[in-house]
Amino acid sequence: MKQLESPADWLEARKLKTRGASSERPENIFEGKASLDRADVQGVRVSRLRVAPAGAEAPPLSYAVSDPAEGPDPVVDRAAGIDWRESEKPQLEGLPLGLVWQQSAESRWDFYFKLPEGAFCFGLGERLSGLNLRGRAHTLFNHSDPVHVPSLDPMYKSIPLLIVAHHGRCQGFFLDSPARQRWSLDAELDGEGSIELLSRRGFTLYAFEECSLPDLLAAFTSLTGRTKLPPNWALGHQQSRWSYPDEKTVKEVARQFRERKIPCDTIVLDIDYMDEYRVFTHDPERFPDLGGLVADLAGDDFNVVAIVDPGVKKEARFGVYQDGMKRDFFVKKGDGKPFVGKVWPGQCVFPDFLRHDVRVWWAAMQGFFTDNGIKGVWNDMNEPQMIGQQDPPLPVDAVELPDPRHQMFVQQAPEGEVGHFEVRNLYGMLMSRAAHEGLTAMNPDERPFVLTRSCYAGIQKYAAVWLGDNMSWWEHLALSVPMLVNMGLSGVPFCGVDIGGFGDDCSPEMLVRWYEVGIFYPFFRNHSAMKTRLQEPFAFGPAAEKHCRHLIETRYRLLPYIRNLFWEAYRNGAPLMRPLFWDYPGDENAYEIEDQFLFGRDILVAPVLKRGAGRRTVYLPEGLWHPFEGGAPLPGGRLHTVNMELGRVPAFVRDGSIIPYSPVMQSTAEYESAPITFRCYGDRGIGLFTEDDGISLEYENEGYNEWLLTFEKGEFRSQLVNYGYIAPERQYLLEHEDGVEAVVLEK
Ligand code: MIG
Repeated sequence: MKQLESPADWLEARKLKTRGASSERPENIFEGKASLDRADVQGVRVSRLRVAPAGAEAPPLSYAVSDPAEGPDPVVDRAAGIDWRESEKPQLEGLPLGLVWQQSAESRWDFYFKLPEGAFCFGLGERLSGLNLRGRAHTLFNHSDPVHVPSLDPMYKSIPLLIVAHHGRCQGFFLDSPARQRWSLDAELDGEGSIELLSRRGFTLYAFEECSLPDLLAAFTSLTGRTKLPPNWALGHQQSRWSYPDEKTVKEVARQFRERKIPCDTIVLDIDYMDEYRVFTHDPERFPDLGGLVADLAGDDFNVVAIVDPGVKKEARFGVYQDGMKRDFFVKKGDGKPFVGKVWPGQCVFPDFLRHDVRVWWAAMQGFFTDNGIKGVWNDMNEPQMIGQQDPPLPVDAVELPDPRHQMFVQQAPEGEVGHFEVRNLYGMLMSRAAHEGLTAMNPDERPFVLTRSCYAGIQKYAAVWLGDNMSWWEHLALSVPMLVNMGLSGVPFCGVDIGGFGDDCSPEMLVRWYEVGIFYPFFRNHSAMKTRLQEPFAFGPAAEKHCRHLIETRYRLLPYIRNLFWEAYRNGAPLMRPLFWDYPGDENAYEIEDQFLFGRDILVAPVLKRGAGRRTVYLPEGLWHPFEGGAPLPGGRLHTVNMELGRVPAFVRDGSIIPYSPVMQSTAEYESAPITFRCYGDRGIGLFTEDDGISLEYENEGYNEWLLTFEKGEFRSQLVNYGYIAPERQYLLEHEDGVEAVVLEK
């Protein structure tokens, strides 16, 4: 049989031009300063390349590699705490994957590296893509497009961390620059990788040398920060809609949840609670008593999350506008006049979140929410997106930047004035940082919850993310898995997509299938757009409602396990949703699987992602796996065809694990004193259990309890790892193959 041609031969034979061949590289005009040093970061060798263009003293300050605890601004260099050693090689060689770089124009830098045959590419934040990013180019320039079709390239979020996995080991690059980047990952099928960075300001690049995937994430999040523990309520079910139009509807939706016994912790208020979309206001007619509404809902154990956009209505009599103008806090055009763009309120001005004083001002404004008892803030439209503007504001095929004065607007970096495109990818993140710092300042004893659409590397310190306007399409249900796994591999564990899909009409079957996987999204929210079919779990009749109830109840039963996973993320940057090769790097089959994922170490999720399907093939890695809903364990290391009835939890539990479960709860308010059942899968097992108050920051000062649990030869042991929290009385039970018994945890 004739061998298939290699892609490179195929291109060659057709004389097709390829981009990035070395002979076509532009000339290197670099005359600035570059330095390379190396350090051991959490056991990973990291090279740090700092490059400043001619005329600049240093590369720009970072907003990703910083420690907010060490002072607000200018950003403290987190990497400074690491023992960086100047490299002996002045010629800056020896970077992973043969990376070389150059300056090709005043505002353009190019990087070239090799992608070995068979290597996989992951990370880069939010990509509308399958798991492996190889084989196309990816533009990192924060952008909102409500229709996520396959040709869409720039998305809402940009996280310039690329992980290259080869033969079970990983290497990676973090190009710390919030300017436009275009990563071409073997797009020409010639084994070449390249990055085009459009910036006049230089950059810092971190290169991670060969290590394991968990170690790489630990090192990356050691540089860019880690997720704090969310409040328990934010891990519960959140119900949203654009929009619940008035107080009465909100109360009625909440009442339905309780009456129908469908667990829920949060009702989300989209833009219509505002007074004609003015930020930090509420509509006097439809939401006359916002604080009263929130208090009412709190009486029924509901929290409220409210949306806020960055655009401030340009209106002489509007206080926020007046005050911001007086203080000169809004961005300006190159000619010094205020920049005005259209958003929901009409003509708007935009705070310059690069400035510390502006963030403090915006942080203080979160008092509007906390005064009304609102615990969570949802930041939308913060790419920033405007209506009727050239979109994206810099065409994707641009290869140089316009003059800073022609980059939509200028902003004030600590180092001086800068064109917006140079720092665009920071806008949403710094808005969320202000929200996070504001909530923390206002409620110092409570864990803040912020949700954002747009962000940059390091967002995990400030906010959870959702992936924006998906559709009620089966394709988008399927894409949610690889997209969220790549978010996790970009350092952002607290993520989710709109369950049921945002745009278009959901169907009963789709909603149930979506909840089957959605209960494993770290951020667990049902949301839908106006004019689409209502999408609450009870909106599709009794059969779908029954399934949704069972699935959402399962989410609540998993709360102690989910909390364990957030502890892991807090300690070492591990995502909750993990690709199979996270734990099975030696298993070649594990790399191409993007319709299954590991939820922590012990649960493998294999959702049904197709309409009308009643079964699917599932690949189980080595070991023995117990179907989540019961039944004989299945052997790993092979494919199985498994029946997947609608409404059943599509997961498998690793033999040898102990999973902590809470009982079914209507909200997380019941959690603290709820009995906990440790379920051992198989005749021996190991697991963790942690306790903390679920709301305060005491866990940062040892205010938590932790046990290592084992069960072997019929004997249960709990080894105390930390004891620092006096928990309310609760019962502990052990469940194993022979039954259930009460157990006592060591103190
Ligand atoms: O242009 O606030 O992605 O979740 O419901 C729409 C209204 C603006 C976009 C968000 C979506 C939200 C909607 N917003």
